[in-house]
Amino acid sequence: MKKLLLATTAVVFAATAAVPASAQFNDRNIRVSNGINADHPVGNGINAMQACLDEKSGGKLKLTAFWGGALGGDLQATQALRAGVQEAVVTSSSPLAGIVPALGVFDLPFLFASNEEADAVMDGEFGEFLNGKLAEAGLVNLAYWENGFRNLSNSSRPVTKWEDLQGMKVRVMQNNVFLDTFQNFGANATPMAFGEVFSALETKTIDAQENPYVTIDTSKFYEVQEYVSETRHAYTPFLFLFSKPIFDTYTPEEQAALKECAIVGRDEERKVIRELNQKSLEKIQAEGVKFNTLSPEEQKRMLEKSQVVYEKHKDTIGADVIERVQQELAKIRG
Ligand code: TF8
Repeated sequence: MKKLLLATTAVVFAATAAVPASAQFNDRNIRVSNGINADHPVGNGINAMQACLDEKSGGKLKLTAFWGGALGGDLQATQALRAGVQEAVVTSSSPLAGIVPALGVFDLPFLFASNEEADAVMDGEFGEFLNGKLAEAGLVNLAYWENGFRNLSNSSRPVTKWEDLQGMKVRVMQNNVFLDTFQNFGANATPMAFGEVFSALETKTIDAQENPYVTIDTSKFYEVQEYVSETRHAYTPFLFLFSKPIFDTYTPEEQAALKECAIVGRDEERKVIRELNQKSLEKIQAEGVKFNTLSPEEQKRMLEKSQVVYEKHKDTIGADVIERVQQELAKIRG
């Protein structure tokens, strides 16, 4: 009897040992690069994501963040992901429109009116639709995080109407929709990687740049800018991208944990960035930057003026893609 019991225990043990935890979760060092600095809310998001991964993987899946473009800018890092030489990046969608043209839809001026609209579009069917296109380009989008509504800062004058942009040297992201939007307002728009912006502003190679307040704060642009105008001319998301060639070698459990935990991180990052937005604006002003808003009439004028940009980029982005997002927005707006 005793012998039999021992034999049964041995069999049961062998059966459980056949699927040890290590087969589901391996030790993985996941490098995540960022153009922004560690005190940006993406840092809070990554910490929350790590806590979630620790729990699910028993400490096997480890994120190592690199800040301030230490592993290269958005575009460079994304190409490293496609080549399978870097695991992950938190990047703006805009510099990737050359890789996945449909992403250019988010760059269309004044497309979104609120965070809620952006969340509903990104987290819903439309976001999934774009994820399909990213996968074809070798990129797994784990989740849409927030970069946010973009506002203009400059060292020349307050901008209260688009005519104030005439002749202003404005840095834009490496993205043709942004380039044309600002050129159409009469600005001298210059595409530039994010990592070069601070020194270009400092040396006055450029007069202006546009980013959410939190970035103007955490990347210290307020030190080299005099004016900030609340233009909210575009909402750009962050994509939490993973290298598809690397992702495909991970176990289903590892893949599922990464997807689920990227959403935990997203929720934390969005919460923190939305709390910080107003505080960042207050800090920028306390540092001496002069602030002004734009009237709703002026925003409407700018949108009307920008219709040529919508027309010009329709074929590149895809008329079906633009129609699809506009239908989504119409649904959300009721
Ligand atoms: C830009 C973007 C960037 C981010 C990040 C820092 O202006 O908004 O702030 O993509 O890489 O280039």
